[in-house]
Amino acid sequence: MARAKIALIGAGNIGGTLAHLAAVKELGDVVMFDIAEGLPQGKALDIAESGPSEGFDADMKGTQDYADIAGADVCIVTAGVARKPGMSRDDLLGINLKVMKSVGEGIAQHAPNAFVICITNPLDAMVWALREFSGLPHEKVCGMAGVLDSARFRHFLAEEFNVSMRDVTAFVLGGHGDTMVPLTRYSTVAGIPLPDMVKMGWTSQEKLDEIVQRTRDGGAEIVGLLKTGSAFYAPATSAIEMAEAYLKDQKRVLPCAAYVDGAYGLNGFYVGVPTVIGAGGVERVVEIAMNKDEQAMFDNSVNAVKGLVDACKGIDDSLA
Ligand code: A3D
Repeated sequence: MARAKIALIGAGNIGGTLAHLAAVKELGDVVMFDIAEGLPQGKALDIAESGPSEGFDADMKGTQDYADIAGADVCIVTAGVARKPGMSRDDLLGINLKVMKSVGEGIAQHAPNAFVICITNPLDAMVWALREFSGLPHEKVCGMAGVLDSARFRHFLAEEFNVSMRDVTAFVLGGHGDTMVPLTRYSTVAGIPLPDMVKMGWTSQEKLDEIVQRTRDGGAEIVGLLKTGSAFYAPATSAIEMAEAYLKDQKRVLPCAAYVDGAYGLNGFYVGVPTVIGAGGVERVVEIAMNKDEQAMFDNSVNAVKGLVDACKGIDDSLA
């Protein structure tokens, strides 16, 4: 059987890490597209030269020509600008919206059957705009944020409880931003909900609240340390987990920015929700029951995303 083809639009920090992970995990051949001349070609060659030691045979190609992504099974989009210290994700909106337009048109023309995972920020608005510009089916276009936010939450929880990260599950809903909603009731240690872990004396409510806040600020913490850009190892790993779920029809239950039409009282709106990802793309949105406080936090997050989508419509007439 022919190898799968993975197109990476944007070959910066996340794009390069995605290419390396896709090669090492032998998910398929990789084409990296970037407007910066030489950058995707250099990274592709460098990664290809790690093949003999690593033991993979994937083709690695860098390009400035959208025609080279033809027939891609998966497109992962990181093209655009990342945050610097002092910037919020929303500050990136104007620049990255223009980038989404060219990327959406490139994908529509050359890889209309691909499963598209957007990572470019501000995530929930950019994935919506990318879907609009590309015209691809909604279930084939989603955004990576929830897997990363949950992974951060799981990491902090595992540290707090001194248990394996593998045994910690976490549940994060809403937009990827300061209003994201980590749900402690649905997050567990080997099936034990976090509120029970507090009752069992493994942690205090104050400590749990601190961890929730640290999760919300997880991106900013890394921006503050790096000073020259934003996180890229864990964001890349998270998107690869989603791509693998699609390519291998794993039916993974993963949170992502998905098109929600009917569930959660939403009518045709992209926001972070739990989904099932398999060969059909986002095959199902998982709707959970929320209590009053959780619903209020979710509504707040949805409203923040709505504001960004409206801002996009104000910038580009074709979206209005
Ligand atoms: P960076 O290393 O700057 O790479 C971005 C790449 O995009 C650069 O190589 C640019 O040359 C390229 N680019 C710019 N315009 C275009 C264009 N029109 N077509 C093709 N390529 C273009 O950034 P990064 O890889 O660190 O981050 C990429 C994006 O992901 C940023 O918007 C970040 O804010 C975002 N990000 C999202 C998350 C989420 O969890 C959602 C996490 C971390 C970063």
